Parts: sequence; structure tokens; C-alpha cells
Amino acid sequence: MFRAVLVANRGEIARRVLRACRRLSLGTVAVYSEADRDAPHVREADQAVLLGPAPARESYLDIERVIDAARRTGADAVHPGYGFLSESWRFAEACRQAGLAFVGPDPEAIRVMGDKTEARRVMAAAGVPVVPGSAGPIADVAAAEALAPEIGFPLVLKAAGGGGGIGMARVDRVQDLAAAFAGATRRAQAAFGNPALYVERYLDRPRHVEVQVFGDTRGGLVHLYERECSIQRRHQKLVEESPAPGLEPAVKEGLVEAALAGARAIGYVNAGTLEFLVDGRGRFYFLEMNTRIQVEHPVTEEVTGLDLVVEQLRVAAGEPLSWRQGDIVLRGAAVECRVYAEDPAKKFLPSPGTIAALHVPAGEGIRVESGVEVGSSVSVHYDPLLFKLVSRGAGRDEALARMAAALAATSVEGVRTTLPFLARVVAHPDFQRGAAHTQMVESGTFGD
Ligand code: MV4
Repeated sequence: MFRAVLVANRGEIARRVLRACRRLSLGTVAVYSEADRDAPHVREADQAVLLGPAPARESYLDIERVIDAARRTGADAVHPGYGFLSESWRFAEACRQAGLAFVGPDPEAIRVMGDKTEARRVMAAAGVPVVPGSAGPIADVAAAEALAPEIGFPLVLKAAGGGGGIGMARVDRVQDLAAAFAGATRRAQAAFGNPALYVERYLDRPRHVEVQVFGDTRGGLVHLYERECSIQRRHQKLVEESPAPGLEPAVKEGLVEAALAGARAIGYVNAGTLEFLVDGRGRFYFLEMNTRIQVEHPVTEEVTGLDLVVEQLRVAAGEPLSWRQGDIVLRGAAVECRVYAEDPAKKFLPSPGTIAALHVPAGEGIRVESGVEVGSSVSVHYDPLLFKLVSRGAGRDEALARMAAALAATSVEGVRTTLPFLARVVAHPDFQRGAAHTQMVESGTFGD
């Protein structure tokens, strides 16, 4: 195993990774920016290295500084968490070059899945259904116009260089294509430094269902069932759960088999997630693959009883998976609510400040993953996620009832939070009957 693991992240995920390291009796190194001198993750690690100023570009996103911190502290592995450098194949490659184990997949898998048209091509070749669309990037408006009749309207333009819905443009009529193409190209260039676009048929009110997979370096590969993540706002997830409610068992089986086929096709190692869109008729389509541990991994841990971050470390050290597929049993149901420092009454405007008071729930079936404590400052420089509330129950009803109680028992002073909005989601009849879809938040189902 490793001597010491450098955690190249902050907030709740840094603390989560530190906890997994302690479970394995591994040494730990935190890194931090000038804004995070007093952050809990810095205190909780054996050693901590200041990276630089608050802006992430000069601290958490600076590959050289992170690698240098590992060298200086004697760390022999790096866990990137999510966000920041977690899906940078250059960072994974730089770790390898520096003799550090990267706790994640091979740089090549990150690179291929990071190119969204390449990912579509690889998955389609593996027999995974993809949304009908262009075979690769489209050269110009003329090419898009030539393709549009076979794809049909509405269609959607997406950035090839990155996912998460950034730069996405729905187009309803051929006469709108040229302007949409120009706008999406500009946004793709700004967000990803790559102007390339591809086209897909636009699916109406799909559900977002993703499958957790895990591979090892010995050819082992398992899935850990699915998560339903349709409650999102501007591509930021707010509520996730497992198992996905209201999906036929045959659809779920199709999803996990497709996910395994896709992961197997690229020889995937470590934790990964394949995202799918599911339409009203239960047809599913591969969207993209996330080559990292995800924010919502705890719901999978709660229904399987497994520790995904501990397993990430074991697999990165070359150990075989601790589980065979038959050992992985889904029991009960789990829900996660993300509490952000954003004001739902003001269009989810960021609400920076200092946490003046904090009460989080505890009790049977409740888990809290927090990055903050009383006195923490919530800066504008980073993702505003404060903590995650996770509930588990023997069934979905119990998990939801526990979540409703947990939300009511939670209070934060000093910043505005998404708590009241989350309480409305969990109490909403459409959510309660498991009928969530990806356009619900934006269409005002939960008020605005
Ligand atoms: C789509 C779509 C409809 N049709 N693609 C948004 C995030 C990115 N991963 C892909 N997204 C979508 N792609 C086609 N062909 C609708 C969305 C979408 C969405 C997807 C998942 C979760 C929330 C969403 C909210 C709005 C739109």
C-alpha cells in the first residue's frame, strides 16, 4: 500500500478521502490555498502544503505545484477528488511521470472520455446505445444543415471538448441553426478552449440515470447499480437517489449491462460513471462517462454497504477488486440532498460569507458529508457546496421521510442555502411518486 496520499482537493470530498486513508492507516497530505488556511481538511491531514493564492488556477488547478507538494512531503499517491484536476489526463500523466500513483483511471481513458464525440464513437462500437446524431464533430453550419433532416428537429448542439451541458443549444427550426451554431461555437471555445461541436436529436424531458462501475488492473469489472439524478438546475445536481424509482427492472438490467460493456471496451480501471438519458418509453442512451469519483457516490455506498473511496485506493495500489459482482447486493434505498451556499429566492445566486451557526442532523439512517464548520468562510472562488445530507431506509418511503426530517433539523446561519428548496423537492408529490425528470426545476415545479 501507499506511504502517504496527497489529497488534491478541498471541502467535503477532501475530508471524505482523508477518512478513507485513515481507515487504511495511510499517511495523508492536504493541499490548500490562501483562502483555505483554516479549512478543516488542512487540520485533519498529517501534513499540509500551501499551494498559492485563492484563485484555483494558481492553487488547486496548478499541476506543477500539486506535484511539487507531493515530492516535498514524500507522498506516493495522489487522490484528485472530483472537479479541479480530477479529469485532466495531463495531470494523471504528470503524476505517473513523477512516480506517483494517480487514484483514478489511466490518462488515456480520461482523454478519450473527455472528448465527447470520441466517447460516443467508442461506446457505439461497444454496442452501447447512443443518442442518434453526428458520427463526429461537425465542420461548419453547412454540415449541420446537411445532417439535420436525418436527425430531425428539435436537435441539440453540444461541445465536443467538454460535457456537463455547458454550451449546449437546443435548435427547433432549420432557420435557427446558423445563429445557434455560432453561439454554441463561441461558448465551447470559451469554456473548453475547443470550438468543435456535434449534433444529437433532442430528447424531451428525459430522466438522467447513471451507472456506477469499478474496474481493477487485473481485468476485474463490476457495476454498483444505478443512481437517478434528474433533479438538477443548470446542470448542477441537487438531489440524487438509488435505486432509480419507477424504472422497469428490464430497463435497469439493460442500463447496467450497457455500462459494463462500455467500461470493458476501454479497459476501465478504478471508479467511473456512465451517464444515460432515459426517455418516457424506457429507451436509454449513453450521454457521457465521468472518469472520477462523483459527488453523489454516497447514495451508492448506502445501498451497497461498500466504501468506494477505500476501494479506489486499493485498486490504485494494484490490488484486485474486493468484490465480485455477486457480492454486490442493493439493499433498501438512499437519497442525497446537496446543500449549497446559494439563495434559491434569488435565482440561486451565490451567497458567500462566514458560517455563523451550523446544526446538522444525526440519527438512524442519516449521514452528513460536510466541508464546513462554524467559522468557515465560504468564498466565491470555489464550488459553493457546503455539505451533503444522505438518508437511507429499508425502502424509498423511509429514506424520504428521514430526509424530510433531516432537512427540517438542519440550520445554517451566515449564508443563504438551498435547504428550503430541497425541502420543497422532497415534499413534492411528483418527486414522491418517483416521476422526476430533468426539466422539472427549470420549469418551476418547485417554485422560484
Ligand atoms: C441532452 C438532453 C436532451 N437531448 N441531450 C445536459 C447535461 C449534459 N450532460 C447533457 N444534457 C442534456 N443532454 C439530448 N440529446 C437534455 C439534457 C439535459 C439534462 C440532462 C441531464 C440532466 C439534466 C438536464 C437538464 C437539461 C438538459
